[in-house]
Amino acid sequence: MTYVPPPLALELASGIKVRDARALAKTITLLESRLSYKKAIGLEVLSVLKIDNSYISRKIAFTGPPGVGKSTLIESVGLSLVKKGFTLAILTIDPSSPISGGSVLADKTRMQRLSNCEEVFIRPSASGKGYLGGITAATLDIMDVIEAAGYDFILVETIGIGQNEVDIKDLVDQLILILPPAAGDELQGLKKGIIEVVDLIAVNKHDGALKKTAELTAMHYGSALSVLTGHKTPVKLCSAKDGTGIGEIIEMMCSYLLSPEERQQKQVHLLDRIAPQEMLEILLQSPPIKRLFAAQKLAMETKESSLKQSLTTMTDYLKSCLEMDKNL
Ligand SMILES: Nc1nc2c(ncn2[C@@H]2O[C@H](COP(=O)(O)OP(=O)(O)OP(=O)(O)O)[C@@H](O)[C@H]2O)c(=O)[nH]1
Ligand SMILES: [Mg+2]
Repeated sequence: MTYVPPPLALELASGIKVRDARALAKTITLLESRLSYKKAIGLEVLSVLKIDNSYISRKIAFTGPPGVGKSTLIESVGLSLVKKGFTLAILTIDPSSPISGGSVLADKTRMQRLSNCEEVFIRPSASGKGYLGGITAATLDIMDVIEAAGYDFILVETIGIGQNEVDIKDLVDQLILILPPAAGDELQGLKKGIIEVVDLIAVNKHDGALKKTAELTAMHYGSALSVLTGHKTPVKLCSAKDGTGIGEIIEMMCSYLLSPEERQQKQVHLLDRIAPQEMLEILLQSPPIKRLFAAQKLAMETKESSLKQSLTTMTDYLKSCLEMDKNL
């Protein structure tokens, strides 16, 4: 008997194929859901879509410290892309804890002009569980579903907190680091690891009273970069506010397309990063592990067990489970 997906999944999939924003938003909500039956419908939509998806979106992430102008820059770049006839989706990945919230909620209002464009889909927050740069298996599904909708560009906004750029890099084709004009010779936020993964550094706010400082900053980064890494990461000046330098950024975004092999390599890296956290999540949700964890905590609190003993009990239990499985 051939498998027939549920009607809701089919309906959402056909909506997505014609880029119906409501169908897309609903599917993303399902994919983000912690309720397994809802998530399952989201995954059904994805599998229906994947059967004949041949779209390849250009995926570009904009990262940088809070308030540097990521949303403003995305709006400026986005409006130019729309003018050129491209369709785009904008996604925010918030690496901060879901509890602290982060400032991303205001982004839809900061991209007011873009959110009025029909060709643009904006998803203010596709935040994960709050670790590893906010990327989870659900983020990958969401990117896939947006790609299947056939958007030319997927622009991702994420706050740079150091380590997460390394993960974001593998989620997208290009990573743009936005930095503010900074006084003096500080290389704040420019850790070697980040420089090695970014494709472009844009020093924003190259306007008004900050113009000179921005130029000095860009010059400084330019020379420091070649000394530090030997990498030829381009450093550009721009103003998201008045549009200076935006054309060059767009040119670079349009001229760059990863080969299927490069995309595949990034997928392998993502497996490395995401598989451990997903497996750990499953493990920690399993009832026997939860019970054992709680019992060992209690044993320690009542001084019946030491830290070392509790750790050994728990790891021995896990090993014995795996051992049992091996013998099946
Ligand atoms: N002068 C100047 N101000 C800018 C520029 N780009 C952004 N701003 C201002 O900087 C502030 C922060 O801009 P956002 O675009 O919200 O910055 P963000 O990086 O998205 O901020 P978060 O999402 O909170 O991390 C706003 O007041 C903007 O108007 C620019 O090119 N020049
Ligand atoms: Mg923002």
